[in-house]
Amino acid sequence: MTDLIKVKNSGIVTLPRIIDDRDGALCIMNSLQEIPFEIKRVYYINNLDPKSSLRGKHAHRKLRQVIFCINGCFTLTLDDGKTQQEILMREDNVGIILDPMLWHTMKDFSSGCVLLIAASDYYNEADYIRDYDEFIKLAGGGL
Ligand code: T46
Repeated sequence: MTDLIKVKNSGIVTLPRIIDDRDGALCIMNSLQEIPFEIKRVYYINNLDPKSSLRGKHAHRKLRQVIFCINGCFTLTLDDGKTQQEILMREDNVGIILDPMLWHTMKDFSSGCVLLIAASDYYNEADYIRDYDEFIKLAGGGL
């Protein structure tokens, strides 16, 4: 599973998942345990349009995050400035680490898809790199 990740500044987190048969499943994330940083913020994204929604398209300067798909599925694309890859997110207990300087995009959402993200810090727009050319310059990639 760990060789799934080809880009820099990423990784996989697997949460304990307790299956209670017909009573459902329960997944647990602990700050500084399964999640490799202190969690200061959690947010979720839902009500996506399977035909047209496209999110992300940015990198962060300092923020660390782990992204989960807790219902349905979607495609996560990762780009470290040199290497790109796509990951099909469909297991509710498997998260992908989004460390700084990793351009990420979320697309191809199934109906009822729900994303949950644990973040190392509070929201700060100044931490975002939303211009791809600037990202490539800062990542030391490109020509
Ligand atoms: C990320 C990916 C995985 C806030 O005011 N506070 C918040 O905590 C967040 C997350 C967003 N916002 C505002 C900022 C924008 O005006 O919500 C609006 C939508 O945010 P954004 O376009 O950045 O959403 P995504 O889905 O492209 O990105 C989000 C996170 O913002 C981002 O950090 O890495 O999910």
